[in-house]
Amino acid sequence: MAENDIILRSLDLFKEAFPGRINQILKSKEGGKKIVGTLCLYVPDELIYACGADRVILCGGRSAPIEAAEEYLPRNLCPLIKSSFGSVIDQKCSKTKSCPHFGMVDLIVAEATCDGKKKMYELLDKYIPTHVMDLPQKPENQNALEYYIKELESLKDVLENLTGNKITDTQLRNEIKSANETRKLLRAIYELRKSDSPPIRGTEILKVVQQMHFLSPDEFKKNLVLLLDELNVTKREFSGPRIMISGCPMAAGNMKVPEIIENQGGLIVVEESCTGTRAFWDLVDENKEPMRAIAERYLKIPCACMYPNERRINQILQLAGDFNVDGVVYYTLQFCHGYNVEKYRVGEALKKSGIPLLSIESDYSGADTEQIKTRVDAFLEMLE
Ligand code: BJ8
Repeated sequence: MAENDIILRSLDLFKEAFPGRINQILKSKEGGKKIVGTLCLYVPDELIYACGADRVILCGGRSAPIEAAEEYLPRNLCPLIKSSFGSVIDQKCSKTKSCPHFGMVDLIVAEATCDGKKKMYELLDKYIPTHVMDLPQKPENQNALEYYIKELESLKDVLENLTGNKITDTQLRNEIKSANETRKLLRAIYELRKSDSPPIRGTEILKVVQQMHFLSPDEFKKNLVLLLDELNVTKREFSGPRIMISGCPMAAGNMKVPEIIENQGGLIVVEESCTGTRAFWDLVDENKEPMRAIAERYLKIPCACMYPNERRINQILQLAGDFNVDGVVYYTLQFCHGYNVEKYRVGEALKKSGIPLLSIESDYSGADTEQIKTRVDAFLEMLE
């Protein structure tokens, strides 16, 4: 067996986890546990777990639910929004049942990020009760942090009403500690990707990160420990032009662009994405008052809905240097104006550092696969 064909058991554990997790959610729901659905990184998991609820991510990465969604939503809308909404109404219509967890959710905790999502949430509330948390979109503003803390306090009330449990500082501190452990494990795995011949492909790690907000924290952490152990002892070495993917999230089911990059010979060494570093890069300060510490950490997430967003540009440059990338594939979902417009500034900053950028805007269909392949081929050839 070639070294790179060595199968990592831990990766299979992530792949095989879906049915077990669905059963676990079902059982805990029967036992009276409340299930909270989320669609964005700005909603702190720590609060949800501290009140004794469970959490599942509802971001849609599959194309199948989009047709149902387009009966309500415009066609020219981000596929992630349509897929998420379609998965909820599909459950209610009992059409596919391919994502049964959408139908098990008691409350959606949504967030005021992009316009498309906000308007979709108004419709979503008719299917599943939806609490929309406001966000200060100028995070450097003097009052932004205090405002966000107030929104988190309101969320705390909503969650306590849902579950009938009080959220104590001790529980919050425990959840912060646990979430930080997960973040540190992911960072340790990403450290290995900095080497000249990383032991894991981007398409492999992406499938792991896609599970981060779906699996229970304990199961996710346990599998990460195994993965890190295996990566440390197994002699796998990958090579190829070193690529960073930067831009929109790649929710579970959406693997088109990363698969093309790696099938055509590139090696993704880092993802500046909500299905990548944005999900775990910063820790919550365990020495501060917990609500403030949570607010400080989450407000730092550099989503393109924020203004101004120097933080994201600086982070991209930092990651490009740390992971020694040869080129950046800037990935935008169709009709995602925030990431699409921000591309110009990212491109300018990378140009100054001598790092080429390939921009790909796509949806969840396979219609543009051949065209993307041709463009990726040309880009990789230029990097070699
Ligand atoms: S923190 S990236 S998870 S909002 S839905 S913005 S792709 S048009 S998902 Fe997001 Fe939170 Fe930001 Fe991350 Fe664009 Fe589509 Fe909007 Fe999207």
